[in-house]
Amino acid sequence: MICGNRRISLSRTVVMGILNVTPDSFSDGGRFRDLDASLRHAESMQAAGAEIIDVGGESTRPGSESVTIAQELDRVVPVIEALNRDLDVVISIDTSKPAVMRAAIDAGAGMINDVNALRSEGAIPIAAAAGVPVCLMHMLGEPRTMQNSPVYGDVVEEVRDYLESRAAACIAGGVDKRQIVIDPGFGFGKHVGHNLELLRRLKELGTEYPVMAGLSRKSMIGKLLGLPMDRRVHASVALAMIALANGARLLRVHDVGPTVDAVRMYEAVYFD
Ligand code: 9MG
Repeated sequence: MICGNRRISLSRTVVMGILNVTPDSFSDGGRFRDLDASLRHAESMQAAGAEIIDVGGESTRPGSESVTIAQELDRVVPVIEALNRDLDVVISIDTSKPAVMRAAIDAGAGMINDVNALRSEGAIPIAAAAGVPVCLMHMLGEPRTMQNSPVYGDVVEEVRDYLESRAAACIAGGVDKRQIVIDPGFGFGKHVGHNLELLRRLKELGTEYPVMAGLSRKSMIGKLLGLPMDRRVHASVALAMIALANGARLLRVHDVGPTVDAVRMYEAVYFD
């Protein structure tokens, strides 16, 4: 994939490290402290093997409220500028707002990760003009209400059909097919049973587009094991390995080091 002036090969598993820059992701401190903390965290994820850093300024957790464009810009742009200046890593912008996509790309982002699959008006032309890779994720509903009562006939078929139709809309709008990644959106309008079924049948999403899986610390782990957020590392790595075995090429994770160790072992067995 061509990510602005950087490139990523998908011949090996790509790990994307999560960098949340929402106020609740910092313990305390003002803007400088936040920026400094973000940079250090990104640096440590890159050193641990992350090839992409996904910067997000709006929480997409179930029940979360939306933020304004100005708030989101204020959070992500200085961080992207600093990462672009100080690190040699692909920066992804996690947003659904076209204005934020545009500003993030101008600041140095080389990829768009959109949980809304570029459905917002104006998003596709921005992605097409920028020529950066786009990750199109499936979500049923919107973050505030998505976990209320998700209902599917066949969850895998519905997710696949949705992602195929979003990819087709992007291509029709000028996005290069080779720059499209798809993601089933674990936990986004899905109960635990839906998530398990999607993971078990991940290969049915097809081979036309590389698949990203985001299972890290998700609430399904909390529900199945009764573990709080900070004790979900082992289960997250296990789920990431199942995703890999079932065809995922990119993994979006919080705990980069443990995931990269597991990926290397997997690849030593199957690819080296
Ligand atoms: C932003 N975000 C939160 N969870 C995610 C997931 O599972 N996939 C992608 N692509 N983005 C996510």
